[in-house]
Order: sequence, then C-alpha cells, then structure tokens
Amino acid sequence: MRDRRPLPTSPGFWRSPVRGSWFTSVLGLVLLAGITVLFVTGLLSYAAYNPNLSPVNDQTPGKGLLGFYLFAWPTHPHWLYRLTQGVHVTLGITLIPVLLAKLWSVVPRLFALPPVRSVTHALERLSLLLLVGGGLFEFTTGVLNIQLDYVFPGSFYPLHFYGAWVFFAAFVAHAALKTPAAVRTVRRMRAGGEEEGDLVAPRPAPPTVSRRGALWLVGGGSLLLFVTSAGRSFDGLLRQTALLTPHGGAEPGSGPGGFQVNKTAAYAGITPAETRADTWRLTVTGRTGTVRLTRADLERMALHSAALPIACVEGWSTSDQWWRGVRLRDLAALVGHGDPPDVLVESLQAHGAFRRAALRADQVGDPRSLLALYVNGEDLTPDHGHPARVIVPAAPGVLNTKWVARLTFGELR
Ligand SMILES: Nc1nc2c(c(=O)[nH]1)N[C@H]1C(S)=C(S)[C@@H](COP(=O)(O)O)O[C@H]1N2
Ligand SMILES: [Mo]
Repeated sequence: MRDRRPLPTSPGFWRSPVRGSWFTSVLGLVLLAGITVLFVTGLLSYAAYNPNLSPVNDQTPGKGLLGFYLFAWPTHPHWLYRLTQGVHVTLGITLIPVLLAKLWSVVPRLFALPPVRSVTHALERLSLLLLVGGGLFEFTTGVLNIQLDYVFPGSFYPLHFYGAWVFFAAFVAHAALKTPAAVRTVRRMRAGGEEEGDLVAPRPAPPTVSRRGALWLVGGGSLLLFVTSAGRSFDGLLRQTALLTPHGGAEPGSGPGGFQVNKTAAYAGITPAETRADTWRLTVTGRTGTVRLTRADLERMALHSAALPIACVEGWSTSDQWWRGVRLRDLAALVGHGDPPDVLVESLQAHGAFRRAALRADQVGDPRSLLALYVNGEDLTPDHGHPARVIVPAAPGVLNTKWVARLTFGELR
C-alpha cells in the first residue's frame, strides 16, 4: 500500500484538531456583532459627508437607491464623528484576526467535492463568494486607506461604498442562515456536548493548543491590534501608543499648532506667496453679489471662539482645539443671506481631492462653525490652513477646508 498524501479535496487533508463547529460558531457570533457595528458606523460616515450636496462631496457614480440618505448629519454633540469614525476604524482593525481565523476555520469547505451538489448549493456557494470576497475587499480597502494615506483618493470612497453593500447583503443572508445553528452549537458545547459536523478533522493531528487556547490566541491578536490602534483617537501620550497609525505628512510637533496635520501646505502646493497679507483675498459670493476681504478685514469682524476637534475619516482625531475666527453665518449675512444657506468652500489648492467641500445650511448656521484665523491663541500655522480655514462641529475632517480662498453661498442643490 502506498502512503499518498491526500488532496485538499479530501477531508483527511485537513488535520487541525482546532477546527469544528464550536470554534467557527464563536468567531461567527463575534463577527455578527462587530460587522453590524462596522456597517452602521460606515453608513453614518457616508451621511456625514453630506452626500445630498452632490456632486461636490459625494461623486459616487450611479449610486441610485443605495445613495439613500436617512437624515442630515447633526452638529451636536461636537465629538460625534470623532466617536463614530474612531469606532469604525479601530473596530475594523481589531476584527482582522477574527475574520482571518473565521476564514481559516471553514477553509476545508472551499475544497469540498463535489463543488456543486444542487441548485440551492450553487446559490449558497455564490453567496459565500460575495461574502468572503466582499469581506476581504472591505477590510483591505479600509486598511489601505488608513495606512497608505489614500492610495486611491478619488476612488476609495465609491469602492468601499459599493463593496459595503455587496458584502453586507451577503452577510445578512449568511447570518440569517447560520446564526441559529451557531447559537445552538455554543449552548450545546457549554452544556458539555461533543464536537460534531463536517469541520471536525476525521484524522486529527496531535493538538498543540486547545480549541479554547486557539480562541485566546485570536483574541490576543485582536487585543494587540486594539492597543496599538486606539490611541489614534487621542493626542499626547495616548497617541504615542498608536504604533500602527501612519504619522505621514508632518509630525504634530509642539506648541499651539502641535496637533495632527493631514496634508501639509507643501504637499498641497500652497506657497507663502499666495497666503501673504498683501496677496491673499477671500472671495465671498451670495445673493447680493461678491465681496473680497483681506485678512485684516476679517479680523475687524466679530471674532468668536469654539473648542472643536479634527476627526478624519482615517479614524484619527485630535482632542478639542480652541479655534477663533469669523462665524460662517456672519459671512453669509454679509452677502445677503440672513437665513444661512448651503455653502461651497474652495481652497487655494489647484489639485487634490479635498480642495473644496460643501456644507449644509444647518452647519453654516451653527454659531460654532467658523472661518478660523487662530488656533489655541495663535495664528494658524501654514500646515493647519493659514490664513483661514473652516471648522465645523461634528463634521468629518475632510469638510474642514484649509487655505480657504472662496465661499459661495446658496444654489448648491
Ligand atoms: N485645502 C485642503 N483642506 C483640507 C485638506 C486638504 O487636503 N486640502 N485635508 C482635509 C482633511 S482630509 C482633514 S482630516 C483635515 C485635517 O486638518 P489638519 O491637517 O489641520 O489636522 O483637513 C481637511 N482640509
Ligand atoms: Mo481627513
């Protein structure tokens, strides 16, 4: 008799004694909760981008019904996006070991023969393709986006958006089919039951770790990712623990402007010549026409302060900074809008994905929404948007346009 190593299509090929319905069920239930939170916080982030002010902030092609928009993103509490997006990114990173372990736990099924047993089985396998493909796609695009600083600035947003719908649709179908059995398995095993089912290796290799130990290992991996990621939502010492956060662009440094910078002035191609007091002008357009203001003109207007964070879609955020400047609604009033309308904000930047942004009327009307000139008691630094930048409570960082050149009120919808 020849001793032939079995092929992956044979159950005997898979020998880990860890595989079984219990391991798969526990990981599946963790993902059920975690991915639901990821989907909800992801949709919230979509809403926070003001997609109804298309096509400025949201340029997703053909989004149709999927572009539904449940509510206008509020400006209270001012840390809302900091929380929702911090949870989205940190939880996403933390779930990576769980996702990989879950896929590992069911990999024998990928090779099971015959590949298709019936029409129902074919449909089930197709849905698994969308589930696994969609899941890997969402986690990969998410990680690339936060780690590599927008490798695909224009396209990440629609890719992650469409991927989310495909993935979540398959996920809902899968969860509906499998959750009852997973709950039963966990209950049965807790009551001292035996492992059973097709995932159990028929000829298991000697164990190097118990099933419970393997689960702790996955949990330990998640914990490690969590403690090296969560600091991105804070500054100071806690930020130092965010070892996995890219500190690309500029280091925060110290002093009043010493908080995280996304794109530096140099990166955005903003030159000192354009921002000097004698060259820079703010063009404000509205119902009654256009006015052009120097920085000195702005400083003569009523100045107000607000303590607000920067919270980026990449998941990092700063604590509240003290911004001081002119209220957006006062600038709207200057050009004939007593009742604040939407506004299109454009920066000096000639190129780049974030050089302009649209804000909703309620954001313009909030007394804390400023065209900031100062931060933490000093003039804005070049990297934080000198001579003037927008800051809006609870809005994603991307809407807080730096190096502002032009404000156009009304006529956005
Ligand atoms: N003109 C301009 N404004 C911009 C950006 C940009 O690239 N260009 N980046 C935006 C993004 S994505 C974020 S998160 C915030 C970051 O602000 P900060 O660099 O002052 O922390 O600025 C926003 N404003
Ligand atoms: Mo951002």
